[in-house]
Amino acid sequence: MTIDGPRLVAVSNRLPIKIVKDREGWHVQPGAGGLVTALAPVLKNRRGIWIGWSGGSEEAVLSELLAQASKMSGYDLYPVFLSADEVHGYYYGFSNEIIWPLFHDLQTRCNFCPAYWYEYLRVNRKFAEVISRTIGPEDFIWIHDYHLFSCASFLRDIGVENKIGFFLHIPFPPLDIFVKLPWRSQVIEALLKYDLIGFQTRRDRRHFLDCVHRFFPEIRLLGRGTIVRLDTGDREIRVGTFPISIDFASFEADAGSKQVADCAWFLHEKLPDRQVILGIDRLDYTKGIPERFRSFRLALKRYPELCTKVSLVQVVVPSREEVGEYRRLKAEIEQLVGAINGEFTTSGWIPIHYLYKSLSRRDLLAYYRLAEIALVTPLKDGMNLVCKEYCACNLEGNGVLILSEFAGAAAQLKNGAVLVNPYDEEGVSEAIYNSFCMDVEERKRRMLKMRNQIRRRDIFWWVNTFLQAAFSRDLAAFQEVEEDYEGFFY
Ligand code: GDG
Repeated sequence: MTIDGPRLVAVSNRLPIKIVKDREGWHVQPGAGGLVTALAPVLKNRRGIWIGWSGGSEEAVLSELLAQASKMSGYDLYPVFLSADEVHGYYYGFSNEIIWPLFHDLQTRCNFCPAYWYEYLRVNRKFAEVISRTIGPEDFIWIHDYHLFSCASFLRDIGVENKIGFFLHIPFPPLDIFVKLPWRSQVIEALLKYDLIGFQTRRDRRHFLDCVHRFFPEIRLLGRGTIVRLDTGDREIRVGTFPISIDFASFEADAGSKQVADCAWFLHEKLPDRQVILGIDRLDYTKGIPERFRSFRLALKRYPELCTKVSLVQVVVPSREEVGEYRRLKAEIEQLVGAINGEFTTSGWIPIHYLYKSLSRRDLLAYYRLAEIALVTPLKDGMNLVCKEYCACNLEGNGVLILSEFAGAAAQLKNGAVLVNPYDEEGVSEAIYNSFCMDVEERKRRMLKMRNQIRRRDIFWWVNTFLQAAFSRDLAAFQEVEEDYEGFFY
């Protein structure tokens, strides 16, 4: 891509940087993660812009730091400043206490407080104002995730006519669950102000289209395949599925480095003669960590030959610790680790190794490399990148992926993973035992399929496909029903 075309304006809740303070003062570090890696080259080539909440730093400190960060990253960063009240209502409230649980099918965890909705709208308007002050008439605006449903609606009110795309990183719930949202038709109406709406899987898109039909039955659905169109009478909206992915080549290359290999060897040495089962998750009730521990406990009970022959290494990355619910989840996890270890530990063997921290990239990759089995059992997940990263780092090709059928990734990895229902303790415990016993040929056959799939559909493919879907005049290339999106109940 050249800089002659329209600029790309990425918008997300947070800017892709970390602001840290040490004894010498404030510093800015580039953000990590797949989205930054994927968007950074496009943003650089197109003199792009990233707009997002600065994360609570003081305005005066921030402008200097952002100038530095923009220079470092090769594209411009524009902050949206939010007050403590705005963060409370828009982020902790509406986004995290309503949309997050509801869209993961956990409606009983929702706190449908009306004040949250009004604060959410105010902050979305604030984002729209910053965007409208920053963009040029040709720029393509790409808004990310559930914090910003209403942004396009406010941009249209201000008179912005640019093409605007939206990508939802989390699942979209079935109609029966979505209708519990007191502001259900307003959210659908707001989404219909975008030109392109992207979902992770066909399942999510189908749920969204059901909701459109329920609230706006006059809107016609046109086409088939990866991109369909909604005809509102005066405009067309494209709606597509774009399973997000990882930078496969960089994970594969880094996993093969000497530092990672040495670290993996050192860590496995401490767990001799046994298969390592790995769980890596942010602290979140959607990730199914207590359910996983209960299944593991049942596996140890039902299949005593697993004792001393497997160790579950569970990394929990601290997240949203300010929220009471998350603190309670942490306590529940720690209580279960204590109970299971208390029940099964024997001299020289501990069943669960529990790490409550964020790992360095080297250590993360080393754990991916050394684990014989990955246990990825979210109750529901938009995609889940951990399982894709595990496969990319499994250079020997003999690891087994046990994957929740409710993770978006299951639609793409169903032919290689051992799929489980995370609510089914008996089923998961059996899957653990079967994976432990699986012979090398079958392991390799399954892993090869998954690695090929992730390599082919990597994060760069994801960005390009989304941008093509936004700009192509002719959607013929998207009409094909791709096999790797289909099947199962997606
Ligand atoms: C949302 C959706 C969707 C984890 N532990 C460490 C660490 N990580 C990194 C992983 C991975 C990322 O965090 C987690 O990504 P997930 O996709 O698994 O989950 P969410 O954070 O919930 O992400 C999800 C995603 O958006 C993208 O669209 O897939 O469904 O919920 O990249 O590597 N990184 C380091 N140390 C750790 O200890 N360095």
